[in-house]
Amino acid sequence: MDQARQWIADANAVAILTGAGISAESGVPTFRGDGGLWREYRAEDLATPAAFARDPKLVWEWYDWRRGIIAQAVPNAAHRALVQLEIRKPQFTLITQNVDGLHDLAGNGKILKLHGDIWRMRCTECGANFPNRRVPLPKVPPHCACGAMARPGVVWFGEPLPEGIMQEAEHAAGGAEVFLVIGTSAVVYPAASLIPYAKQAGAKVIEINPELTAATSIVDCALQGPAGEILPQLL
Ligand code: BV8
Ligand code: ZN
Repeated sequence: MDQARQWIADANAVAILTGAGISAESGVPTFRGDGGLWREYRAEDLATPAAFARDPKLVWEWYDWRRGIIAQAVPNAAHRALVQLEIRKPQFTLITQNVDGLHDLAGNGKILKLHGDIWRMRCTECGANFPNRRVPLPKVPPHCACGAMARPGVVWFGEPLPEGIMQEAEHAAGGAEVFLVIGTSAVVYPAASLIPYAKQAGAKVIEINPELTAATSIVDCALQGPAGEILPQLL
């Protein structure tokens, strides 16, 4: 812990990769944890274009349920610690896989949302992309002003990430002296590729997670515990 604290204190350029685990202490179920199941479905089975094409109402019921939970969630000590870190560091980029918007709510400025935003919708026909915070949704599935059905503004499995966002993320990870990996099982790509990318570019990689993950074997320092407890101690 002291080594990690020293690396962070000495760094000017810091990049962060967060996953669902950073929002766990805010009461948001993770993807692969035991709380991640909804009815009898797995996230991977619903967060796909095929599932939406087959049963848009079911997929929207799942997102409506998640939006309802996230609407009650407040940023936790880990989210707040990252806001402090951004204030202290001349170069800071927060790269998140999360779609819950809790980093925005906490007050971070430079956020790269790799997988989109649960509070935005896209039209399946006219290309409109708009915010919608209605909880619960008055009508499922919701529709665009043009009359066509809307889809959640997130990236599903099998879909490409927003144009250019991985280049920006790689630029941040490649220039970081310290790369913090917080609350991710590191199994989803291309997000997880940022971890070896940062390491090969010379960053000190610090992982914060109560469990071992697919990345633990390559990080420089693995701090095992909840982010809400560990992160504040690192600053
Ligand atoms: C792409 C948005 C190419 C939706 C998400 C086979 C078939 C098809 C595709 C693939 C395949 N093999 C590989 C792929 C690629 C696929 C992929 O990686 N699949 C994985 C499952 C193997 N990736 C994609 O499909 C990506 N697109 O590759 O496109 C392409 C290119 C050009 C043209 C066409 C196509 C898109 C991936 C994005 C999917 N969307 N989310 C939504 O949210 O509804 S991913 C989803 O998983 C979430 O974003 C989530 O954040 C993310 C990763 O999960 P984690 O964040 O790590 O969360 P998880 O639950 O797994 O782990 C939580 C961790 O927290 C645990 O480690 C736990 O210990 C820890 N924790 C718990 N409590 C705490 C804690 N840590 C700290 N403190 C605590 N208190
Ligand atoms: Zn439309």
